[in-house]
Amino acid sequence: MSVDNEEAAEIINNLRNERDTLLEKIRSLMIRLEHAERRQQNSSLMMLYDEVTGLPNHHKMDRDIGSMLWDFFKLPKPPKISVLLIKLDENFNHVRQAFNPDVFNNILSTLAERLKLMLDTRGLLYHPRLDEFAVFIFDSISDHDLAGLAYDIRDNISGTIDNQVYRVKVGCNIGIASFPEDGLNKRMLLSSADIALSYAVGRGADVVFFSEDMRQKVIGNLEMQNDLLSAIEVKTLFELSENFTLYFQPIITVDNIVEDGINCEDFKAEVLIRWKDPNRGSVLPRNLIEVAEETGLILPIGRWLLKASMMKLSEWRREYFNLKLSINISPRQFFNRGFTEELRVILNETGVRADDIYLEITESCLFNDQDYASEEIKKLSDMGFKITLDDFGTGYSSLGYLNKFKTDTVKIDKIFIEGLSEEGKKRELIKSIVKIGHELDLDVVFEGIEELEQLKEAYSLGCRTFQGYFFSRPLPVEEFEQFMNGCKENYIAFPD
Ligand code: G
Ligand code: G
Ligand code: MN
Repeated sequence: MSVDNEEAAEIINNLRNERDTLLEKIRSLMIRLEHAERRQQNSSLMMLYDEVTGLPNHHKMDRDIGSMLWDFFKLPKPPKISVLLIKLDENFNHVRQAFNPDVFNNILSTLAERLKLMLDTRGLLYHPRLDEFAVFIFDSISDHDLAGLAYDIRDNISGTIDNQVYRVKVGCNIGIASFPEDGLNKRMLLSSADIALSYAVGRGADVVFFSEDMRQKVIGNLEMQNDLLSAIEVKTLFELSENFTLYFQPIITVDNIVEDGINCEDFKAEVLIRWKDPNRGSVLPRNLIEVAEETGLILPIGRWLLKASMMKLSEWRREYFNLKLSINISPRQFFNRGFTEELRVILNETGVRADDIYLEITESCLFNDQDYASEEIKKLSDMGFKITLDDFGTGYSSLGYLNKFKTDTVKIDKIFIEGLSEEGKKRELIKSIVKIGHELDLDVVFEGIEELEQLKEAYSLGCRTFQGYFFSRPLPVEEFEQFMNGCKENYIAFPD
């Protein structure tokens, strides 16, 4: 095939054009690649720093600290390195929820700036989570100085933030752990600091140092959770009785105190649960309830407890016709939507009258959702149940609660009775509590009466209803029956 010159020129020209287009494409691809690469570099750089505060974030902290500790660990005598985990309090969340992002970021930056300024070169500052900062201290300072530093940090953070438009105050809790003592690597060290921080938050403490028993408690709670799960899984209510028992502690309303004993007006008993664990023996309810509450197991346990208590009361009805029961209700039970219905069914099944049952609810329980709580209390009262506000004086203790929640009884925590005879102030407090009780038409129960002296003193201040070791410890069924049988004619003789 012959090709003339003109045709050849055209083909070459086309090829050139194609080549140029291709080159152009390659060039633009290269540029795009380069851009992408730079973008990626930028973003991986950004991924190491918090956008708002500019502080290194948890990725950076992971990298830095992991390798650093590894290097130190290899030294014959590793230096002490301490970490302070700082968690901003609930008010910081409120600020985030209430203000627009600009204002919120501004507040966050202010807090970060304060930390940068005060720490300067004393430690490495990170911002691992939105509401958390971490400070690493490398110069082996004593725990005493660490505590000093932690309190300085707290003071700096919690200073009022004043921006003309708004004024806010954000608090914090701080957990402290040190390498190598509390953790030999990054993971253990940070987990120790985190455990200390949880303790601080849980107990409302500003600064907490890690100790090994805290980790044991966490592990212990998980183990208990495991055992508890097997104790109640797919168990019928009847089978639950094999694992749990009821104890009863008398609550006595005193008519008058005579030379050798007390004439009583009224008898109630607080129901207290005990867990017969094959490995642990009898487990203290405080631990049991804590784990059961965290896992939700409190719901079946609570249901069993209500039913078992009321069955017992209906058995006792003939013998002790004016006995009433006071039953602790945990927050999760109380806020469970089926709670009132559950109670209705149990009343029907056991034939117990609702007004023989006091439901004990703690103030901290009501705090979570006050409107729901207030309606629920009204519903329960309408059904006939009596409501007791438990542990009054240990939490928020707002008199507003007594007004807002229509309770029948308030139980005053034992801290008011402890040291009563020595402290004049406590006497005045108790007198006012009694007076408020009268005015609000509330029965007031005083907890923690351990000695006759306390009873007499409290009685002289106007208290009439008591619970405490002086009358009796919590008792298993047969012993409680003996106690009640010993109170015939409503008279309790003083112990010799
Ligand atoms: O039984 P003890 O005396 O150790 O009780 C400790 C605490 O455990 C009590 O203050 C009470 O709040 C809680 N508790 C005991 N029994 C029960 C129960 O049956 N249900 C709930 N929710 N709490 C209980
Ligand atoms: O907090 P709650 O009201 O549920 O109180 C019950 C708890 O108080 C139980 O742990 C019970 O054993 C405990 N308790 C009862 N009476 C006394 C007492 O006189 N002294 C002390 N220290 N604790 C008591
Ligand atoms: Mn109680």
